[in-house]
Formats: sequence, structure tokens, C-alpha cells
Amino acid sequence: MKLYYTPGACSLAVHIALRMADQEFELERVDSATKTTETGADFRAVNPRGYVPALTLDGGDTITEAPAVLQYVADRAPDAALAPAPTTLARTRLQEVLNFIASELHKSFKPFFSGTPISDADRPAAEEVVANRMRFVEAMLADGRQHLIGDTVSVADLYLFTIANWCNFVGIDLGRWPNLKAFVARIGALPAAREAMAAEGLTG
Ligand SMILES: N[C@@H](CCC(=O)N[C@@H](CS)C(=O)NCC(=O)O)C(=O)O
Repeated sequence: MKLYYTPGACSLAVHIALRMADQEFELERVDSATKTTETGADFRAVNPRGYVPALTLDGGDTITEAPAVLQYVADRAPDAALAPAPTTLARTRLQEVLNFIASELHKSFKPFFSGTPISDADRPAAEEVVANRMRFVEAMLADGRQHLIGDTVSVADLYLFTIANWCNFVGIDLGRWPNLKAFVARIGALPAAREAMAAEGLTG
């Protein structure tokens, strides 16, 4: 398999999942501005929509859209328990959370990654959109749970970690949400997360 990624982007969640699932994979970096990969290839030939993550399987098929890619990786390695079994209520809960993260949380960061720095005038409103979503996550974690779903790390945790960690790069203080801040520290300390971030050049 080959994961097309951009350092620190939402593809990081898939990258961590591949490591936790003990899968063999290659990485190919994508320049999100030029849509070329590190080999000079046109990334739009891989994903016509031009965004990561894209996971090309050994047979040549490519899967896109983070919730789908994450579940594909989880289902390849049931022993890693990164997702509840299909057709269970717990699996539906996982899908519920993955879709919330993808459509509500992830996209709330859009103004911060438009390609030009966000203006001082636009920042408060953009931060409030993020905060609205983060407050909901904080409420979920307030019952003391260590993971979004069940008692072990799932792909939803990896996705939430990846997106919430962006706060640290766009100047939003995660300390406003203490449970979420602790969650990000906890997931970020997992060996697979540390290895993935190092491989993407995000840490020393
Ligand atoms: N709907 C897609 C969105 C993926 C996405 O927004 N990827 C970002 C990085 S986090 C990207 O590659 N952006 C570059 C672009 O849209 O041109 C998914 O859930 O996978």
C-alpha cells in the first residue's frame, strides 16, 4: 500500500493507524499547493479532488476520504482493535464520531489553512467556530473516558488527535478544553504517533 500524505495534515491519522495496524506501506509526500508528489508525479492522477489522504492498495485501487480510509485500515487488522466490528451499534457510533470530525471539526479549521495567513479581523469569528465544535468534544470527554469509543484506541481517537493538535499550530490554546488537551497529549505519546510524526518530519 502507499499512503499519499502532507506532513501534519489529516493524512497523519491514517499514517498512525497503518503503524498501529502493523501494515506494510510506503509514504509519498504531496505538496498541497502544487498538487505534485515528491517524485514529481501529478497527484490529481491519484485523487482527482487533489487532497490527502489517499491510500493506493497493492492491486491499484485508491481509497480517499479520511473516515473511509481509516475504517479500511482498521478492518484489515482486527487484532489491532482500531474499530468495533462491522454491523454493531459500537461501529455505528464510531462512524458517527468520524463523520462529526470530518464534516464539522476538520472543516472548521479551513480559514486557518487557506494559503494566506488569517487576518486579525477574521480570527475571532474563525476561532469561535472551532471553539463551538471543541466544546462538544470536551463535553464528551468530561465523563473521564480515555477514548472516544470503547476502552481502547480507535481510529476516531487518531483522527481527533490529528485535528485537535492543529490548535497548537494555529495559535488556539488547547488549555481552554482541559480534557481535550490531556487527550491530545495521551494519543500523541503513543509510540505509533511519535513514529509517524517523526517520519513526516514534524518532530526531531
Ligand atoms: N473530505 C476529505 C478532506 C481532506 C482534506 O481536507 N485534506 C487536506 C489536508 S487536511 C488537503 O489535502 N487539502 C489540500 C486541498 O484541499 O487542496 C477527507 O475527509 O479526507
